Amino acid sequence: MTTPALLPLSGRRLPPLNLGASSFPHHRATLRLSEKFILLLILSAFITLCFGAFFFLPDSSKHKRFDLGLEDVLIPHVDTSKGGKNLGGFLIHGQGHDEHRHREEEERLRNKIRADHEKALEEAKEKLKKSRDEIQAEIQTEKNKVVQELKKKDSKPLPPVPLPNLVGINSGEPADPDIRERRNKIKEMMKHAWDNYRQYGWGHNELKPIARKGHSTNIFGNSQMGATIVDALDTLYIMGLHDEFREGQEWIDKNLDFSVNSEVSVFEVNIRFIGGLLAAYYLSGQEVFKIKAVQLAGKLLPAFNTPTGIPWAMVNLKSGVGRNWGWASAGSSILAEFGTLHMEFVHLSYLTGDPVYYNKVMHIRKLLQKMDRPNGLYPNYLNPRTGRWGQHHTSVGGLGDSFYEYLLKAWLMSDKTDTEARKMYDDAIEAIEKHLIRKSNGGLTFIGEWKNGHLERKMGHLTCFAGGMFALGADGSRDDKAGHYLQLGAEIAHTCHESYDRTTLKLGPEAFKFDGGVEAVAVRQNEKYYILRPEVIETYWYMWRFTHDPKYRQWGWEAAQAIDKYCRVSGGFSGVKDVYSSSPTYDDVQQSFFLAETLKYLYLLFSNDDLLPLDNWVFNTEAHPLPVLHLANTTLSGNPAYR
Ligand code: DMJ
Repeated sequence: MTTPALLPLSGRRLPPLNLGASSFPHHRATLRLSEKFILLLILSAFITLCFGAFFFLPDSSKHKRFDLGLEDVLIPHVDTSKGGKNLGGFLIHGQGHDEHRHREEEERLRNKIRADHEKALEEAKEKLKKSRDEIQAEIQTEKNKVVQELKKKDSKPLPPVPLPNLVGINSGEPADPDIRERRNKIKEMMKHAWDNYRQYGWGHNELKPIARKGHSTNIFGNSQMGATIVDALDTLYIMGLHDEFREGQEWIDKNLDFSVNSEVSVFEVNIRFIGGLLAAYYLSGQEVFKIKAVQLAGKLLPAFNTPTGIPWAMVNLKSGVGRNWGWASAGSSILAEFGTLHMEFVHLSYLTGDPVYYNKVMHIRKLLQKMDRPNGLYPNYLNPRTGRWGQHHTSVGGLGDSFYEYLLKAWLMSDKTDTEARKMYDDAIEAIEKHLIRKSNGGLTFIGEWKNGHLERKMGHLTCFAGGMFALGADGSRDDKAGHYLQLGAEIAHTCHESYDRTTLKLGPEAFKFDGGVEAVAVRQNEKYYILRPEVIETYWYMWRFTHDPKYRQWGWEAAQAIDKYCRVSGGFSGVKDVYSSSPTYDDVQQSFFLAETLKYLYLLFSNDDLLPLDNWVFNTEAHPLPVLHLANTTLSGNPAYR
């Protein structure tokens, strides 16, 4: 039996909505919503059909349906035609004299069902009258609503905390006109790097200054997370480039999204993104940076779900699945990666009142404290499943470097109350000095690498940061060896300057040797590149702050000029492949750390010391300044007084 009312339903077909993965490739949650909507539509049509069909069936058929057991629930039914035989509970009490009342009741219910059915039918017809675009618009509205709800949930206000002492975040203008001019030149270089990124790479992680397009590496996953924007913010701020800072802030506010199916490096995201966002928050006071930092940190936490609590090197921001680099010794995590989270995580606990971050990094520290160390040295590899060291390779450069840096800085950042960190730092550098630091035949102090019981007489550009670290840690060192460590810092600075000075471009190679008559020079072709790294300039700046010896400003200026001469191209700044060649080729990458670190340290080198004074600020390993927290570190684990 057909009814006119049903015709539009069965006779009209919806155009295909194409709501599959190709429409919304990155929004599986949205897809489910859309599917739910369509299912709902089909369901309402189906119910309508059923009700419609039911009411146009002959009475006997309907009664048969109720006899299937539904009568107990729906209608106290009496069928006198069957000789008053009781079929259900209601029939037991159903007597002939109630027949009239039952008929009325049945009629009333039937009318109600019919009215409901017609209403549902009308609604379904209305929906079906809509065009594909209208339906999609409705889906979009529904989607937006959900996104807004989620955002509201994500950005729920964080508890107020007493702000640390934020002194010296502006100016630092030097009185000397020559120094001022140099400082302005650095600011101009920053503008050149930023403007080109703004024009050709905006939103991408980094810039290819020659191809003039975006660039990324696997450390940032496969998403456009604007690494350069986040990394550059605080440099823009201290240089007084406020329009550029605001542009960056706006992009972050509107576009920086961490719910992406992307596998990122926990370490890199921590030092560049969380460090960058926290520094931008402290400098500018803009809440958005704090909120984003906390959201992102939440996405990194699943990386700690390992049998030992030593985090994986990489984590998928969406699924939370972690893993380690394929090249790392026997599935190990890397010392410089899991050991370079402390500063940022302590600040996260401070700002949120949630001890989870603090507990994660303290757990790592406790675990390391318990482990035996060959010759007192920390190997670079640690297996997060077994808790055992991997290959015995120790380095103050790549794979090890910032672990030592963060021990010292944990102590400084805690207003020197975290004495446990200071002790670990002192122990570590004593072992390093004993086993890794040597003087070359030509009198250059260098830091080699320990590989399975053998000292490799090679030093990396990355290792050059250690000059600054020794100087920074001199005050407060064991047995009052402050003079000794400042001297050691000066010697490392000198060696690293030599590694620059002995090249054609006056820029330092990636690694240089002290072997077989070779001193501070790269030997292998694949170690001759310079990729805009900051470590040597970083050490010049610390040495300048602690000694005010003008040679450090002079060395920094030499490096700035060389960068401007050989790395500057019309589309930004690029690394070079061979610092010993007079006609070098470019690598065509403007690294985000060039804006975060290299240019910031140069700018600070030509600024007065009252810009970001070291008594109040501690720079993370990506040169993002974080304020000293004037409270005992133990109060961070959930003391409500600090929430
Ligand atoms: C930066 O990302 C950080 O300084 C890190 O600690 C190691 N090196 C790069 C820049 O060279």
